[in-house]
Amino acid sequence: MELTFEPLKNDLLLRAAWGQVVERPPMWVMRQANKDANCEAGRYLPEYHEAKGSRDFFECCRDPEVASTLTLQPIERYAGLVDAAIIFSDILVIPQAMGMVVEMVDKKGPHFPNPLQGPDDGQYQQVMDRNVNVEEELGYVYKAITVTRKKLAGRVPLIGFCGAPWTLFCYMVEGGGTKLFAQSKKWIYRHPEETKALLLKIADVCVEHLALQVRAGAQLVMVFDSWAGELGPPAFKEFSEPYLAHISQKLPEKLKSLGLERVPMTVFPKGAWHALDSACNLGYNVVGMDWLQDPAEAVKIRGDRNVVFQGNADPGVLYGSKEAITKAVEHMVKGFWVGKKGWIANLGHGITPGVNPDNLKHFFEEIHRLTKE
Ligand code: 1CP
Repeated sequence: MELTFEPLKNDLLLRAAWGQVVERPPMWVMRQANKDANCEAGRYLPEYHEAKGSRDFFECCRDPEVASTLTLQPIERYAGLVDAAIIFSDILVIPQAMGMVVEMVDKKGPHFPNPLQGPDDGQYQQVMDRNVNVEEELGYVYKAITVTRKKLAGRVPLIGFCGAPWTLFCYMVEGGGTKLFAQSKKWIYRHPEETKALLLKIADVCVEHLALQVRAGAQLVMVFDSWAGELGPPAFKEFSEPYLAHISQKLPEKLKSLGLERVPMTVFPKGAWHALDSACNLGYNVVGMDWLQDPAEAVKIRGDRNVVFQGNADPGVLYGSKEAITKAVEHMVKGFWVGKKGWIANLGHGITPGVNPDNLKHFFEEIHRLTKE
């Protein structure tokens, strides 16, 4: 059964993501920023703090009213400047659905009290044997998406997302953020087969979670491989790419079986600049990139393939002066905005803590100004 919502008044993101020629590049940014940015990351908007109140992070995700309010905040503050909303949720809802306990520790980030220790750990077998009822476990995400679509009333498209298998695997074995990735490396270099079995299991949950988000109203889906850059080229080919490709291949089939139309798909293999060429062949419409990639170089690598790029200004430029922000936008526009297609303007990652919301506004306004016909 397909839900119906108000028609889109602004479908720029979707047209651009399909590779069409558009009047200007669509733009949006993510509020999440990982690693050294602690939980303050989500709080660049004072209204976020207010709506969240004393609830913990996952409580907000599980309450469709609160989650939809939080999703809409950037759209309301930057009305007319942003062309997409991204559902307020987290990549770690998948490990939760797979039976793992995940807490969001204030000012620290995610914490798994019982990470997977090794293939002989009884928990690994439990996770592998569990028949995950994604619809039931993550029903709150789908409710939040449907409520958000209603509240958006066609203003901009809504993005659904999941974590990539490799990145989710890292969290499940490390137990949280890490700089060393010692556990992840131990798994892949000691237990490659058990690692791959788990990656495939995660990938199948990702397919189902994305499909159900689309059924609930998500209009584009994005796969975040935030820790892709921890793997060298051969390991990335072995432990990340096949599972990203599995998702892009299976999702359209899954949507078809649910009687749903395809939606554009984005992959964001953060830090894997060495793999940009093959990322363009992974079956995704859009490839997101961080700021280590030069826009013009990236466009050269893409060649004439029908792939759209998303990114990629250094989020840290928002700590800088207005002139520095303008310069960063000019560099992106010059490199990415060729032939009025092929680019979704964004930062190279989420907004970092302590950024002045006015600087973000300037970033958006400059993209508008510098790409005007
Ligand atoms: O209360 C708070 O301040 C919590 C901050 C916060 C927010 C706003 C976290 C904790 N997650 C989120 C929401 C979130 N997470 C979104 C919704 C979109 C938005 O609000 O703009 C998305 C898309 C994510 C995705 C996510 N979660 C990623 C992938 C993107 C990326 O940053 O690379 C990752 C790695 C996570 C895990 C996570 N959740 C939260 C933190 C602080 C972290 C990273 C911790 C770490 O490992 O360093």
